[in-house]
Amino acid sequence: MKKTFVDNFLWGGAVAAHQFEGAYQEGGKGLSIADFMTLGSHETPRELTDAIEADKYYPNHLASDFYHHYQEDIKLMAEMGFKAFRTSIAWTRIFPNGDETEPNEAGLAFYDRVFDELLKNGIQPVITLSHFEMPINLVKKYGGWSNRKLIDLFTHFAYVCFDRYHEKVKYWMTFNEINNQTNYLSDLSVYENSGIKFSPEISPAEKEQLMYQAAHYELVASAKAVQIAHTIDPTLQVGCMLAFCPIYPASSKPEDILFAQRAMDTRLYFGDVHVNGYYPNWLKAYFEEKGIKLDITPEDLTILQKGTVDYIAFSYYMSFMAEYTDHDDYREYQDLRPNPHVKANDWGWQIDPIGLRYSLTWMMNRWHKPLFIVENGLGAYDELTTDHQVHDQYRIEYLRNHIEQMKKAVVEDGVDLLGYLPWGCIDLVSASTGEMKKRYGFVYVDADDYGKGSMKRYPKDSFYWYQKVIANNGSDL
Ligand code: BGP
Repeated sequence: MKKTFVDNFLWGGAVAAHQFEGAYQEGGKGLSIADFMTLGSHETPRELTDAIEADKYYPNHLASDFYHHYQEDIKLMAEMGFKAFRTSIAWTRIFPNGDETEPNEAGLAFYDRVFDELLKNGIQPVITLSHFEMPINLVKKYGGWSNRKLIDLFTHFAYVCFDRYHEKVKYWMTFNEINNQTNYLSDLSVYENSGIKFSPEISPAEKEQLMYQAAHYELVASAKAVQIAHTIDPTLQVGCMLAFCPIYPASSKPEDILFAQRAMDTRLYFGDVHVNGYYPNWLKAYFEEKGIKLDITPEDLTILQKGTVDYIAFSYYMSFMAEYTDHDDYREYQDLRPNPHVKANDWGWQIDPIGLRYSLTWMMNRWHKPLFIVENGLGAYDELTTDHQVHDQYRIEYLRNHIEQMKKAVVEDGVDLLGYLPWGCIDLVSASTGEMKKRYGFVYVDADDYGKGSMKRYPKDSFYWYQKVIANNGSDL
């Protein structure tokens, strides 16, 4: 058995274009969903406006201004010893409206510059094609992923990216946290994932029907993208990307156990389809029972079968607990409870390092594919001292505890793990709240929730700690 991680283990960090790049109207970029989302907070959800209103603040417009700081940022990543860096390609930089035939050369050239800079520094880019930012035109004109037309538009975008960058990028992901939209009671989750804005009159049953339909089109688009990538270059590795939150039963009561199991199945069926190439039986039975009728063609089923993924990427932040009450539907899991055995961060996200080991082995046993942790980390308030330091011992502790469990999964459980890319390695805008003060980074970015500040970068204490971890390949944490 291995004593530690493989030599080419991909240590690094992760971000997403719309939360990090800023420059939302430069280089011919079009407007995306994220450009219409106002600042929120833990208590107040972000508003999804139809037009950019002068008296509102839109944090993604400026974000961390990576667009103008990429050389400096990549230098900092190299200093930490990064082997890989995950970001996304903003769809709107390549196709500003999403439905053009010809791509925007200035957008393509920007990512060439970023990828070249990374490779020059010995860092391989790991790329998500769609991370919560479809062109707003596709939302307005086609109703986002509720429309089958999106399959062709997305796969054209995917084709252009694979074709252009296949010599620079080996690891790809199709849709970020594709399974987040199963939380169809959260309008934000569904909007971010599929560009569907629910009308106020819509019933929960209609929401559910719409969610499953949009998810089906996305799954077909993803499978098609996998096939396209392999045709262009058979060495490309294309994965799915799931939000993985284990759901524990609240007790050993059989009802709780069945409830928790079904809640996890419902949230993770996306992985089954991505990996197996077909819908699981329980879901087909559920569709029938609920009268959910989807537009699924025989050709779709062949595409799903032929476009199974090469690996499974996932985010891990927290776990949940499910308790069955007799008015619950076994598949209705929206009302998950906090687990009294674990603590939470300031935004209520439960901190559960053992849950990471559980997740890794759960996925290994179910899907038998290489796994890739492409998000993990602690959102916390940081304080910049007058001499520009951040003493973030709490972050070091969080990451150390999670890496320890990840190591056990690799060394003791035999999990095939490609790498570890903690989230928001350089501070960025929070996806759920739009805040800047919910920080994850090893590097502090001097900007507040309104983008005010010098945008200067300052390494935190965790920067030097992570640098050592990477240098000794995780043998000394
Ligand atoms: C994931 C998203 C990321 C990221 C992260 C942290 O769900 O893929 O985009 O933002 O969560 O969430 P937040 O930014 O809300 O703290």
